[in-house]
This record gives sequence, C-alpha cells and structure tokens, in this order.
Amino acid sequence: MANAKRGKKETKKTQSRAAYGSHDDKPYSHKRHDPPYHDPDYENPPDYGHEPPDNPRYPDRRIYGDYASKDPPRYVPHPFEHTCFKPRKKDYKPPATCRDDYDDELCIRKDHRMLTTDEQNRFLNAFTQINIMNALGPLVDIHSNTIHQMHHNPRFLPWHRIYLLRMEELLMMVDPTVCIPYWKSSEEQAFPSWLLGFTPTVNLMSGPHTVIRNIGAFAILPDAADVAAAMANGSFNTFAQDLEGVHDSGHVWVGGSMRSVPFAPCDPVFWMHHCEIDRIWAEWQVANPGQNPPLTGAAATMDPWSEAEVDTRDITALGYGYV
Ligand SMILES: [Cu+2]
Repeated sequence: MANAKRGKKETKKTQSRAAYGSHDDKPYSHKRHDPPYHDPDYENPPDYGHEPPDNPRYPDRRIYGDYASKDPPRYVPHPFEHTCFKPRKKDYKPPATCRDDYDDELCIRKDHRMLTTDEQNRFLNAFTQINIMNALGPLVDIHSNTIHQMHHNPRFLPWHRIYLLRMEELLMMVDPTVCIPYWKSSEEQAFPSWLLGFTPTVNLMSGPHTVIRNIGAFAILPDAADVAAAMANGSFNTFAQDLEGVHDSGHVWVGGSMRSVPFAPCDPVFWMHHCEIDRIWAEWQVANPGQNPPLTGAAATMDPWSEAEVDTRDITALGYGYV
C-alpha cells in the first residue's frame, strides 16, 4: 500500500518536473525524459559562470537588479521615473514624493476566491498597465536566465519570494492597493475562472509571446495530501524539494505558457501559483523555526537582486502577509 502510493507520487513528480523544466522555446514539446536543468546534485548546482547582460531594456535597478543598465540610453523611456517606489524592507524610508496612505501597511495577499470583482479588475488592470509599459517583459526575461539557478536547488523558495516581491512592487507602482492573490490549487482543483479570458501578449527578448493554456492536459494537479506530505518534512531541503515538485505539477497542469520556464511568468496565474507556494513555505517556516535554506557564499544572494537569503526569512519584514 505504502509502496504503491509512493510509486504513484514519484511518477507524477518525475513527469511534471521533466516537462516544466524544458528550456526550449516550444512550450508544447513534451520531452518527459529531459532533465529540467543539469542539476544532478540538488545541493550543489552547477556554476554557469557568466554575468547577466548589461541590457538597456532594463533601465530600473530597483526592479531588475543587476540587469539594469548602469547608464541607460536616453532613448529608452522609463515609465515609472516619477512614481513612488517602496521596497518593503524594514529599514527603508520612502522618499517624500510617495503618498503616505499605504506607508506602514502590509500588503495582504488573499486567496483569489476572496477578491471582490473590483479587486480582480485592479489586479488585471495593473498587470495590463505594466505590460503595455514594457515593464513586465524584462521581469519575465529574468526568469529565463538559468544563471540565477532558481530551480531545483535550495534557492528555489527564497529566489521566487524576491521575484514575487519585485512583481508586487511593480504592480503597486500602478495601483498601490494591489497585492498578489494566491491560487490554492490543491484545494480548488480548478483554474481561476476569472482569468480564463485573460491571455496577454508580452514583449520578451525573444519576441512577443501570447499566453496560451492547455488546462489539465498533462499532469495531475497536486491535492491537499500532496501539500500535507511536503509540510510534514522537518528539514528545509526535503520540504523544499517536495514543495517544488508540487509546484512543478501545477505548472504542467495549466500547460501552454505555464509549462515553459521562459514564458510561464507571462501568465498572471504564474504569480498566483507562486504566491501559494510562498504561502505554504511561510506556514512551514512558522512550524519549523530555525530551518532555513542552507545557502552560503554567492548562492546566498538572490541575484540579480541584492537581497541575501537571511533577508527572505521574515515576510513581515519584507512587507507582506497572508490571510
Ligand atoms: Cu521559476
């Protein structure tokens, strides 16, 4: 009985990992035997050893970290030049030009099923705004660069925590009331219906990409038991590996863009899916104090951003919470 169950689980995990990790630009290619990245050893990912490009498509260091051009050419417009930016770090003092209505408030991330229609529209409008300003594409492109080693090693959870934060900060530049909602797919077993008609086209380095989905065609959506099994781990690496497996299956279950690492963040459900993964981690952290990602040296910096692993431990200090 136990063996049968474990066998089933591993099949599921292996299948979804192989598919989500495929890094070519054909989202539908189904090469289930390709390893996701060349990461034979979870704890010692390979060093890709080159620098992110100094690319004028990324004029804003605050959001794009090391990708930002040190001296952006004048012809590259920066849509957010005069807007308020509030990195949610404890010690950060917002500039005087910021409105102070939201200063000390945490961004409260809710279950998407709790959003009012107005809140849904605000999220989609902010998403659309950052997209048409060409601020979303560069953020998506960061996810396609494997030098950040953000999958299938202990950087997965802390790296995506900062990635979500940068996205939320970008959305909040357009609408400071927006926080990323989470999609509790293990409980819902369904795709958020209000997103079904929303398939934006995002300008990427590789060209424009229009979001596609192929819901439920591949993989099984992990259920509450899968999440509970991950939560039952007492050490970070085993927990994170199990949770990443749950995450991978969610990507493959949505299918289409979500199944392809370079395109997945074009779909708003990517952020809501990762928000749920981050929420589960936050819950696990409370239950397992002192269990942190075993990262040292360069691996402890969440490049291309400057946050260190220690900065990712406390979500309240980062400025958000879950209800
Ligand atoms: Cu990712």
